[in-house]
Amino acid sequence: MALLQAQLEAMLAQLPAGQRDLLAPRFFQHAPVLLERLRRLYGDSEHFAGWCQQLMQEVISLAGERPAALRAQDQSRSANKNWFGSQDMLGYCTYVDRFGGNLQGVMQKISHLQEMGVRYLHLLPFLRARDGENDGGFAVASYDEIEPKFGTMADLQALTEQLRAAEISLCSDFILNHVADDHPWACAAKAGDAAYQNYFHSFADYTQPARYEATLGQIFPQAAPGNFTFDTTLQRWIWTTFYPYQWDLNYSNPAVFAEMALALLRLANRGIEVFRLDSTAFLWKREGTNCMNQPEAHWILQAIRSIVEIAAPGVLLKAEAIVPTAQLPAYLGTPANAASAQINECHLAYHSSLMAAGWAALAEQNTDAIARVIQGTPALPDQASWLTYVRCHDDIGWNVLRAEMRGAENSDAIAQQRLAHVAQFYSGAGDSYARGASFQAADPSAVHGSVGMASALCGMSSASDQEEQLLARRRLLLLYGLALSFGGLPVIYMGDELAQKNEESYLHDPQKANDSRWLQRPDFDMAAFASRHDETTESGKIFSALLHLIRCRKDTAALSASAARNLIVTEAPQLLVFGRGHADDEGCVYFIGNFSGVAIDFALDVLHDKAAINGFTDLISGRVYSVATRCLKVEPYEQIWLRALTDRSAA
Ligand code: OTU
Repeated sequence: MALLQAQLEAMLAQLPAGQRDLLAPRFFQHAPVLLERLRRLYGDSEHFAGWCQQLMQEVISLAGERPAALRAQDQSRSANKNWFGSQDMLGYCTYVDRFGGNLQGVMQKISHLQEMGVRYLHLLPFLRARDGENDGGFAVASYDEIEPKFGTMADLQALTEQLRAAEISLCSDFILNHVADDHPWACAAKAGDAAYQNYFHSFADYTQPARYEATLGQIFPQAAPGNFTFDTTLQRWIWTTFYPYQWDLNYSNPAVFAEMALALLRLANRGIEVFRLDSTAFLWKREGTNCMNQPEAHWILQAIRSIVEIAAPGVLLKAEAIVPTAQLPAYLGTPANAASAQINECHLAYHSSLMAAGWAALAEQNTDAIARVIQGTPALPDQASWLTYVRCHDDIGWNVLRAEMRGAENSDAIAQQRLAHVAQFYSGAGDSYARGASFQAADPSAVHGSVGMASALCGMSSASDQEEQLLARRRLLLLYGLALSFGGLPVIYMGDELAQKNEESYLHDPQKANDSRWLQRPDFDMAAFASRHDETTESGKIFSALLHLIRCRKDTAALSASAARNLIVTEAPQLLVFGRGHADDEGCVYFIGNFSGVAIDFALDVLHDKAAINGFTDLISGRVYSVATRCLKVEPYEQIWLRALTDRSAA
């Protein structure tokens, strides 16, 4: 740092005085961590000092180019760094084309988002993608261009402005683990440019790949087996964790880090407020490991966080790391402890264990895995929170739950058996009500993932009478209720608010047919949308019930991300019970969910022990229970959000 101080001051001096005064304190606060992480990653390179100086120069210029409206937003968010943890934050995730046709069409749908109270919109990949098959846009050909069929950069900027005016933050995928095989860097590599060849991991023969493969997993075992692809032009093996046309970037090359960090800042300056950092677990490779969650991957993310804090501090980073619960919290940094100061990494991370455990609990009518997930979910550092969800565009990956599914026997074989049963259940095996499919697994005993729209997985497509429809609806609402009350930023997946069904048409599209995740990527249903206020329709029933939950949450401070969470152990494995807020505080709320098809009695004494309680109100039904009530009957798949009435809240 000392070495660079004078150079940094000189760089800052180039900015206009007003900007310099704002930037300098941020810079001197975050540059030490940034430089330290960069030194850990790249300090061995003989060009390190010069490379670092150049990177800083570019970060400062991009900070200088940040539009005034975004700088103002940076300032206001700096005063309230936990803004995204509020109980009125709500997300929505959809595809540009499926939701609005193109970016301009998305603008026409802003009022739908506002009606639900949405404050964050994740539009799945919209940057220029590979020609032909492109994994739903996850094979990016240019980070500075919009996919032509969606519109132009001007459209994107106009959209971000309109969303900002509606207080909705736009979230974009930032696919940093790999680029498309027709990205200019890959093309240059194929053309023989050694500098660009070093942007990728490539091998002259299969000896080294074979050594790596010995400990690597598989993401798409059916459609894209293996982690390496032989490129016939280069006559070399390329590291391709995902599809063969997605070339993993080589982050041991500092040039790759700089390119990607600066690409992110350029997009931030276009008005993107949240970056979904795709496949973060895979950024660093190490022989003898599964090449996931390596310490260097975290240092890369911490360095990017520091860069964002300097140049675009209103921006949020969201980790997509589909990893076991034990490995997940690290993506949100580490709270301060006796040995070290707080480490900041991403602001948000998908809680995929919670999501998968909710589905497993429905299939098994047993909540023990969710309970274990909650026990394994530690308190988070300041300025970090979970992203909670029910479905997304990917499969429900079961492997993240291996630890939680070992049962009282603590057995691998039990976990395997239970997960295989859950996967079969969602593919509709036996008398299951679910109508999904297994993802990438021909062998029914193998465990990988499950696909399908939430409503189909909850039994709406198979329901043959009103009673079954009611149960299906309750299941869907139960999972959304968990996501809304757990503490975090809950995100609705497109069409779930209207109970949209599976989309089978992908089977006729040769570019999609081998990837069953398209089953849950339907066009937004305009007819269902039009009847969303008609409660005689299935869509109308779900829409109004979901909106009701959203409103209940919005009025309840104990459901904000930062309020405490306490698991409450009961004797009924069908029930999940946890408290939010402090038991002796006014406004403490208890979530009670029945994940089974039978009514279960819940003894309220468990909660009475926690504080001087005068009774309860169910926030959802409005029912009031006096102190004399000892027991509640929780109907099949019903949820209750009990607010404790204390002396203080009564007064
Ligand atoms: C991510 O996914 C994206 O969400 C997928 O849509 C992409 O196909 C993929 O990256 C490549 O860009 O494990 O942590 O099992 O859950 O591919 C990264 C399927 C991932 C996805 C998996 C995933």
